[in-house]
Amino acid sequence: MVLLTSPKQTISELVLYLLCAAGYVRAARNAPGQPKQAVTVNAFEIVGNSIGSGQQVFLGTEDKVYIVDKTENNPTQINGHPAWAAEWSVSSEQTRPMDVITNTFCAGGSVLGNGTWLNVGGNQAVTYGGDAATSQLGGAPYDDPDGRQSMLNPCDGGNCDWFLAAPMTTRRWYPTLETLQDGSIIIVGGCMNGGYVNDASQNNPTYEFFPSRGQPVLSPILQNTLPINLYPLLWLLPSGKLFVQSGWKTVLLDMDQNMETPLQDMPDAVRVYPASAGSTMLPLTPDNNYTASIMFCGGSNISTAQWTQNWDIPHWPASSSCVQITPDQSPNYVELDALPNGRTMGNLILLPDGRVLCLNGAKIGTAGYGNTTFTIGQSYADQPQLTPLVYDPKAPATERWSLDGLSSSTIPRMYHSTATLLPDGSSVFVAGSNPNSDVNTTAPYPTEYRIEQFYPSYYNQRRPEPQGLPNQLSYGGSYFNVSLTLADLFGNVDNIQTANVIVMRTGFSTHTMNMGMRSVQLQSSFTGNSDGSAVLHVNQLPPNAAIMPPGPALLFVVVNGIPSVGIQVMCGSGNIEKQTMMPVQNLPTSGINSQQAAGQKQISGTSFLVHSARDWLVFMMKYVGVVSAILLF
Ligand SMILES: *[C@@H]1O[C@H](CO)[C@@H](O)[C@H](O)[C@H]1NC(C)=O
Ligand SMILES: *[C@@H]1O[C@H](CO)[C@@H](O)[C@H](O)[C@H]1NC(C)=O
Ligand SMILES: *[C@@H]1O[C@H](CO)[C@@H](O)[C@H](O)[C@H]1NC(C)=O
Ligand SMILES: *[C@@H]1O[C@H](CO)[C@@H](O)[C@H](O)[C@H]1NC(C)=O
Ligand SMILES: *[C@@H]1O[C@H](CO)[C@@H](O)[C@H](O)[C@H]1NC(C)=O
Ligand SMILES: *[C@@H]1O[C@H](CO)[C@@H](O)[C@H](O)[C@H]1NC(C)=O
Ligand SMILES: [Cu+2]
Repeated sequence: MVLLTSPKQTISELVLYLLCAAGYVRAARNAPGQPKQAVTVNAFEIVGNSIGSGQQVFLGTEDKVYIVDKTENNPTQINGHPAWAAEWSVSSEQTRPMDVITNTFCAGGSVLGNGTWLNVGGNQAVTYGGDAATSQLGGAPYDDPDGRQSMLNPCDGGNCDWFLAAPMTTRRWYPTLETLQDGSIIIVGGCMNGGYVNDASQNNPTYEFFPSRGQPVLSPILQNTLPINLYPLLWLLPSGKLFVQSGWKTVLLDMDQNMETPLQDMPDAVRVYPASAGSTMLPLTPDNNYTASIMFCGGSNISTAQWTQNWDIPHWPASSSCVQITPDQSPNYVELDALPNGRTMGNLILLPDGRVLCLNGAKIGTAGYGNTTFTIGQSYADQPQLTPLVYDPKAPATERWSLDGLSSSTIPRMYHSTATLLPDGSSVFVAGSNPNSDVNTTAPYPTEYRIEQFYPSYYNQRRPEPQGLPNQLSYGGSYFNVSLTLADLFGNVDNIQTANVIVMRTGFSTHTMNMGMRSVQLQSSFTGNSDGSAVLHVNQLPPNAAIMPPGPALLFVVVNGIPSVGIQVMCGSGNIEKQTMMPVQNLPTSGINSQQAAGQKQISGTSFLVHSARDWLVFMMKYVGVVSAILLF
């Protein structure tokens, strides 16, 4: 309960409380509007400057994308040193420099259940060229003290900045993060000092939690997959187990028992960094009973021994293999339609319409950079993949990948490039590429600052403007109604039958991963009205926080495959705590009220009257509430 400060406040709060309890003051929000129009769809557009190269990016609010770079000699200065972080506005396309304080080079990130973002496990303090600085406490030239741990509360006022979090137990360069059922974060793996691949002298084969639950816990899979165990691929599964993929191995980790159960070895190719396949959990839906399948595409079939040998890795063809596993049901991988050609560092981005966009990457080589005779400049990859692809999991096998009508980018996006979905109309933000040890604008693959937006096929369509969307979702509990007009249904009430409501975490994008990205379709039924409008009856999140962990997410209403503009909602309580699970309500039976039946018309006429009488009452009660609140103050 709120802290009460005066009797007046007590009474006005009581009035408001009664109104809320009676359901008359609802936390529903304005309908989302339309995206900016008249773009060229299925194509990229350059939309700004990232200030720091976009090595790590994430969407923090409906309007703000956060960019995090490593410590390097970017031209824009902040607090007396180059800016290694920035905030980009979706609406204004302007960028604001930020101060990330420590060296975030190859860090990991995720969002806590209370909406604060965590960035951990970067590099030590460095000087020019990424070489170790003499002092780890800051100082010239970069003043980037070793700390490797920052937090950010995203904001829309242009006035937030990074601040330091409590340190981890141990150093972790290239760790992976995943948000858990209580809104805390698990931090897995990494190495002490960095490098192209890991080695026994600096391995950190453990995991720990934020907020801390004490000493790190040993992980056999991370011990057994050297040297390719950096940035292990992780997903919290609906069973509550953590799926962990590292090297050629896969396990299910029971985080309560500290026990790993092996699943099948990864077929065809290494998927983790630096082979860097694209990977994503596919949408969790009522149709698949919220069962998780995880898909991997591309990577490299370099053998374990070859990673540490001095040979021409940058010209080794990338893999085109795509596989999928449904780990809560089967320990085995199954082959999916292969990519049309090999790709390393191709991001897989979930779209709200259920498709998966693949973009960025290269045809040959791997992630990473160095100074060998084989590198292209310093890049370990060449032949950039400029063409995006779309995967439709619902299409028949052999026809799932499509290049149809998709235009290429003009900007190579290889090592240290990123991508994230935006709410604006479900375009995709693309940034980065910097296979260089420090800023180099003349290298064959330079330090890239240009931001692009990719506009999927639906971008120019009129968007549904659903009314009655919530600000917060609980796990189980009362359903809510979302109204759609005939125009929102593209002139045909029958389109309500396939409309659905999608909740998405866009995740933290770095190194071809979007840590925490997932998509959950809410259970819904519908009532079509005789005037052609309709109502979706939408259940809250399934009562299992391992399906959609607590924290901020985007909500989209998709009609006829066209997503509404996304709005940000808070999943769960907004606190880092065990979430309350409530029973799932039975939804009203779906149906469309026919326009033909004369009797029907009368019924809807009556219900209209009843409806307006109730609305009038609601209005009066609100009015009384507001007036009494004013009088009391
Ligand atoms: C979220 O929780 C973290 C860890 O306890 C805390 O440092 C941070 O300030 C919290 N954020 C908000 C917005 O309360
Ligand atoms: C590559 O060479 C540059 C310039 O000599 C040096 O600063 C940098 O540390 C080297 N980078 C790597 C990854 O070896
Ligand atoms: C759906 O999943 C739940 C929870 O895992 C399980 O209890 C139920 O039997 C499943 N239903 C079907 C139809 O598979
Ligand atoms: C790697 O993949 C290529 C095809 O891209 C294949 O020819 C080769 O045999 C594979 N090598 C290994 C070691 O699996
Ligand atoms: C940039 O890269 C090119 C090509 O590798 C190299 O010759 C040049 O010295 C680099 N410039 C800087 C400033 O490191
Ligand atoms: C949702 O709509 C149904 C009928 O269309 C109505 O019976 C129900 O009371 C509404 N529920 C809420 C929470 O508004
Ligand atoms: Cu990196």
